[in-house]
Amino acid sequence: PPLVFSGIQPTGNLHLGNYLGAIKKFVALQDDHDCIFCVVDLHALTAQLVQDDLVSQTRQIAAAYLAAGIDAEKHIVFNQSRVAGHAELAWIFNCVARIGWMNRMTQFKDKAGKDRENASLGLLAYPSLMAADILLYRATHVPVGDDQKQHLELARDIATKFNNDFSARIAAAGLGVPMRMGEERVNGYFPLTEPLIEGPATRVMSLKDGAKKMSKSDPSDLSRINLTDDADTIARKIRKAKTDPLPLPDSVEGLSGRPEADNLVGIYAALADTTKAGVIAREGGRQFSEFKPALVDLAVEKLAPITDAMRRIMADPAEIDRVLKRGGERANEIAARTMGDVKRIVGLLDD
Ligand code: AQP
Repeated sequence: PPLVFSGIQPTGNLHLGNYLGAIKKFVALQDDHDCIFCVVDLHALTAQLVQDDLVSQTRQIAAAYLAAGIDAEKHIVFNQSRVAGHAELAWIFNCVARIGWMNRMTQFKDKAGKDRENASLGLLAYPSLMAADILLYRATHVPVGDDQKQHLELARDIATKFNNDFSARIAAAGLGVPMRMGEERVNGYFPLTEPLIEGPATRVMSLKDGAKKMSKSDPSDLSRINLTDDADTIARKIRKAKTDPLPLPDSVEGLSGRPEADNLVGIYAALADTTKAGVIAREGGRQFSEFKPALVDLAVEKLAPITDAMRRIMADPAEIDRVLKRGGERANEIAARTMGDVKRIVGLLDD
């Protein structure tokens, strides 16, 4: 059966890109799927080991999930480090994946910068832990932003190599599940997970530079809309957003080569649950001086209830912790079964 898994790192400054690229999709998927939504706190250590406020950042992501409308009774919401299976399976996957695969990851290259020798080993192995996050639950679908596409391909490569290398053991243990691998139907243990990257805002760009993605770590706060921003701040940031001097085009094709216009139209479309073409049909030909106030109104209308709910939820940290603990217990039931199977397949002595 389909199972959705996704996660967000508790690294501060949760922004509109995280909301439109990930959280909003989680909310839409939860009606028809079993879902597991994780706060991936172990990942937060890969870029910076000593964190000021990891506990409250972790609670903040959980609060955003709940404030956006994720039902933590029906689905599983927890923080990664509570379930030991993530780190255990990541170790096995470190031995499945090849160094060359990791070296090719664009996120590693971007985040390690020029001094690659000095990046943490965890930053290099990040995609292996991410594959473990997903495959620990044998999740079939992962809603993410476009920047995570390469990591999901790597998760498929890891699953494929594991299934192939251990195919005889998987079959002998009776743990094979029929699945499609390319053209063939084979028995494997781990599914080849599908990324869910759709819609008009899979890559929300910086408000200051249409060539850079909106990011938590951008030093300029004006580059992003934070989920904690109030209405005045949202209005100021959108008013100051970089644009070109032309009016909006009359067709979506006219957005190509105009990254800032394309970005604002994409944001509008995602917030309004429509397409870029739908926005252009209504707003095409308008000047930014007219379009930006309409975008401000829409963004405030959609984000203010979430910001308010986040604030209310954050006021009761004990309740957030209760949700995460209970979610961790439920996640661990699934994870422990997978780790039992994996130990049998790999040949690790266990009870
Ligand atoms: N700009 C974006 N547009 C659409 N989706 C985005 N996501 C991130 N940025 C955008 C999606 O949000 C989810 C959580 O991201 P993450 O916290 O796990 O890691 P990230 O991709 O490294 O996020 P940031 O915000 O950009 O942080 P930094 O500054 O550290 O690089 C993922 O589904 C991601 O695709």
